[in-house]
Amino acid sequence: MSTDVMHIGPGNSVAELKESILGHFCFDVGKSPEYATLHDWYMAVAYSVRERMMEHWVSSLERIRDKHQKIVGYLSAEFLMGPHLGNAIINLGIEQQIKEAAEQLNINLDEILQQEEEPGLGNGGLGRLAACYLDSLTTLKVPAIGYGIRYEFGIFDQMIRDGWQVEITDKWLRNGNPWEIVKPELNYGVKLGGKTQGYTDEKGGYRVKWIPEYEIRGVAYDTPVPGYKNETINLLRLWKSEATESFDFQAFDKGDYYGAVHEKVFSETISKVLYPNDVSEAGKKLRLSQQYFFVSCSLQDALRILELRGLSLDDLPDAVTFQLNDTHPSIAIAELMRLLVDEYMVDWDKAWECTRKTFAYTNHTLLPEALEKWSLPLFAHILPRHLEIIYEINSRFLSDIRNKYPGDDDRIRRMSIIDEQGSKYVRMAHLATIGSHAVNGVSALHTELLKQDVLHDFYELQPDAFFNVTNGVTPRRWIKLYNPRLASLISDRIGERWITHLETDLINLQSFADDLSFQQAWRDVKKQNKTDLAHLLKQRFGMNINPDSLFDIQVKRIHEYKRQHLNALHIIHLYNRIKQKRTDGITPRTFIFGGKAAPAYYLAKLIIKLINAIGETIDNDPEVNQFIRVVFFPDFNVKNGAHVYKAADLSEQISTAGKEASGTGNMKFSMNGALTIGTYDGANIEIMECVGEDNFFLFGLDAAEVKAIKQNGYHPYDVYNNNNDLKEVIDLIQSGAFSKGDTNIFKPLINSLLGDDPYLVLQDYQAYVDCQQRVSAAYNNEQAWTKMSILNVARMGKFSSDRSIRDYCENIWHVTPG
Ligand code: OAK
Repeated sequence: MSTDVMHIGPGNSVAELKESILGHFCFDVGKSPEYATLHDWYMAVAYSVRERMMEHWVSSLERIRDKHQKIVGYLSAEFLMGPHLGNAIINLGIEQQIKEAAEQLNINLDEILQQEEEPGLGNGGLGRLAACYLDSLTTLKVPAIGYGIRYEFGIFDQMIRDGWQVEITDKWLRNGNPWEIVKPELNYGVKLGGKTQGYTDEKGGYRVKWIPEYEIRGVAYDTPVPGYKNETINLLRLWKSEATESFDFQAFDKGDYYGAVHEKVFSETISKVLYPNDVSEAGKKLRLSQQYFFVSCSLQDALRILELRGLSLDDLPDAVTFQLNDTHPSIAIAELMRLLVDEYMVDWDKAWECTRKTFAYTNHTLLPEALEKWSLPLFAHILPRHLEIIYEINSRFLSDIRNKYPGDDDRIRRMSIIDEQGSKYVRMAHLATIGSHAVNGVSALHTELLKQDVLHDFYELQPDAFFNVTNGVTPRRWIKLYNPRLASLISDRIGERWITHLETDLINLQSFADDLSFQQAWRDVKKQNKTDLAHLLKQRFGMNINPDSLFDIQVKRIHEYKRQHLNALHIIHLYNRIKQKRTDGITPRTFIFGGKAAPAYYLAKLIIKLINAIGETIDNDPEVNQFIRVVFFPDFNVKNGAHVYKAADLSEQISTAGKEASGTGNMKFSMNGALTIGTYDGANIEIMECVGEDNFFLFGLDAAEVKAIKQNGYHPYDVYNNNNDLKEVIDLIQSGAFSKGDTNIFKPLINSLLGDDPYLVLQDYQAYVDCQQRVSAAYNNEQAWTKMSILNVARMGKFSSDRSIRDYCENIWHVTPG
């Protein structure tokens, strides 16, 4: 049967693609091309491309059934996939044919691609990393399933009104989603609430059963994830919540129509909306329910697949490995224990061994406010049985600790899963660590800090369980798809193998770094990319920017630790110099910002307002805007990122040292030829080690210095008072110069900086301004700058997500790529 299926695949010639697109037009869109909208064409092209993935899907599913293959289950509350169509086209290797087919059909492929609404099922770094990893897993032929939530509303769309962020609901499904395939038969019940009850089983053993308050249902929606030209497809399996019964018939019989649908409404709420917080946590009931919902469906699904493969529970750790993308899915540890102990009647020790071997945990942040903890009463209310299981895990774990460190009560308090200082909480990072066989950080520095600081006691207990896996990004999307000019220039010189062998092949570009004609071609690419971005900003927002100026770009979530306001202070410093006619050494620059602020994060929103206020003031001042411009690119997301990274000359990676776990934007910029101005933080350090110190603009305190300054008492007001230049900058904001005389509006931000400045913006200010001066000087030497840019790209091979996935395979999952 399966061989037959493999032969029915559609062909990829221009004629076949054309016919297929027209066929889908007729049979799926259901219109005559005469009345077609661009979106109709998009749907027809998407269906044609999806069809070409389906034949590989079926054969790839066979691999998932192969009992000798270990499957990676990547559990993540977020998958920020970006638009599918362009990516699928390049991964299937049919760009040329599709382009020609589109031309012959008189449609413009770029316009068609623009029609796709991006599935914004993530906030930022962590969600996008999951998407890059699925691309690499599939390209490396590792059988994998990404498990998550099919949010009906993803991350909000951002608009800027009067300089302020306004959030608009992301109705990404409103025009349909041609990429997903619903599997109604794959659905699982998920219990919530209620109580537990002890009972005696037939053998006289004590057992517990959970009597839930209600049950909802999760239905699988599958999206194919294509590997790069390797006829392999993996699955992104997202769960949508539904009611077990659409109506409560008893209530309906009594004429209570609204009461009857109430349960349905509640059940559907679970997968309704993505929490729009980046690193900070809300601690809401719905959020915990979401986490448990998708984890429970995913584990039940994995156990079904195990059975399908003819394997037993004993085989679980060899058949599947679950990677926890931060702690959001970490309730899976207690859930697997519950399934094994309560439902499959496995004894505790055996179940625990199996669980620990099956899970591994990646930590993505050290920020204390982002370390998830759930209040005990809330937890008990939603997951009463899991709380009991966690107590049991904790008591056994702590008794081992007591044996190992007799009398060390403080250590017990520190390591317990339950935080008992004041109100009680369940610490999810502790559960994830104790329940996993491997724990990893996402850059060398971050892993070191995890070991020294946040998880120090656990590291001391089990040093061999700690690993570093430095993040990476996929060169397919981030270079080949989104920077086609650069991709073909690179391929012209070193061939195409770099697309799948970035680590070994990209370095071959190095030998062209001094080649003047190559340098010219390199500059031409950058200039065209900058011109494209300038046109787009003009066309969409009426902004005026000059492609001959240095494009200095900071795009990422808005957060105090990422320090967009430090960037803003530097801009005001330049503004002051221009106004004072001290323009010597000022290189014309365009400062481009982009990023969303969590809706409830007031200071982040105020930073957006400040950036826009500076931009507007400069726009209206010809004396200044002949030198500098500031623009805020609204609604930064994967789709808009396509235009941004490739156009950058300078990448801003200026977080307070020790706060950015890794960063991945830093990699995307550098791979696309931007130089970095950055702190000694996250993966910046490794990027600098690879590209060379001479090709990187490093400034500011390192993590140890940050810690020391904070310990010794940091006084930002003194820094301000002792630096005239900084004082002028801050005073200018305070004077209302950027807010039409309003001296109140930016007070909360100024007060924070002068009061406690938690992220040491003022402390790093002078080093940053000085470093920016070095950037300007370097940019004026065109040849030297181009050489640095080429070397940056050539030496970025390490930061392919293929390398990261190989690291996971080798050190953590013990899987051999196919
Ligand atoms: C989000 C919510 C909770 C915890 C962490 C995050 C998150 O997005 N962290 C980010 O993960 C990225 C991928 O590892 C890193 O590159 C970023 O530095 C980190 O902030």
